[in-house]
Amino acid sequence: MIVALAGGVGGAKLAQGLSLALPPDDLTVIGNTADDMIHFGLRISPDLDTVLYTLAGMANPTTGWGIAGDTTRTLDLLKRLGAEDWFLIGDLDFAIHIRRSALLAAGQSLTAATAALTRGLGVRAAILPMCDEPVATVVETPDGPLSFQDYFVRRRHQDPVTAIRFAGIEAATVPDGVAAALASAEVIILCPSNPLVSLGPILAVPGFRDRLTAAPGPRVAVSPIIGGRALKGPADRMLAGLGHDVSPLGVARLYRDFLDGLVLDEEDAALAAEIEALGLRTLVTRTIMGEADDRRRLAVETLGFARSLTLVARAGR
Ligand code: FO1
Repeated sequence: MIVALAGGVGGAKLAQGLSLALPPDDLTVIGNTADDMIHFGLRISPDLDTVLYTLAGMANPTTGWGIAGDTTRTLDLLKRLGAEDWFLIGDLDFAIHIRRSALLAAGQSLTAATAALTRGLGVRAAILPMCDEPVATVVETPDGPLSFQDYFVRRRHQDPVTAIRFAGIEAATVPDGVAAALASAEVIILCPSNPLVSLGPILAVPGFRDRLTAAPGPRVAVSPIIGGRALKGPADRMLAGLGHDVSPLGVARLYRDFLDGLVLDEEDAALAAEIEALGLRTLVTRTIMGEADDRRRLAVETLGFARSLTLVARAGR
């Protein structure tokens, strides 16, 4: 089993690359649920949906989230009825939120509901929520605490972030399916998502890091930071604001207690030696992903790199 940890748009692209490079049943994607919210009375799981739509080949290619070609007639009428319209939900996108909310209301877990949606869209890879309990990222700012979507979408992630916390994380547990996937993981890939608010919540589920470290396969991360910047979203400003190095070296330091290898972009090749001084192996390649064939290429290179670490580890014993 190949296990990928993914957040939103950037992570989902590599997850799709992996789904194109592997037999479909060999891939399990563990997704972030701390961006989730209740909106219009519906349960919305943005990062799970971004992975699902991207693997289904139906994600909006411009934004990376939502469904390609979707329309907003429902949202337009909701606005006329006095509802908020700052969070853009398309007509087709509503179907996913309605179906997920109905399954949860019928007593299904988020894991079961996500499996039903994944099956419904014909995606063969498993998409597993990081936990079934509610967890919500709270972003502390000079204007006070903000829920994640308020910070990210409504206020366009312009607020300086002074702290991040995951409300409810103490009560979260590692679902059986996630534990089983990690226990049988030949390779674990941390996709290029925001290390603080996309992969951070997954790693913060009590017991997750222990299982990640105990997993058989090597653990490899693909840096979401290239040339001091995030390709999309506020990861660079967040890392800087919280005192981390905005570079693959800074990412390596965040994951160093369990990481075996780091994939970094050619633009940051000069940092490879410092990263290896942390005890990690490195692969320097082009990590900017264009369309599907580029995503597949990076996935193939990352898998090859990870498997080479397995051989090194065995040789070292
Ligand atoms: N991101 C935005 O910047 N603006 C939106 O209006 C928006 C709507 C939206 C609807 C459904 C969905 O699954 C994701 C959506 N996103 C939107 C993206 C989302 O806020 C982020 O992808 C994650 O929360 C962070 O990765």
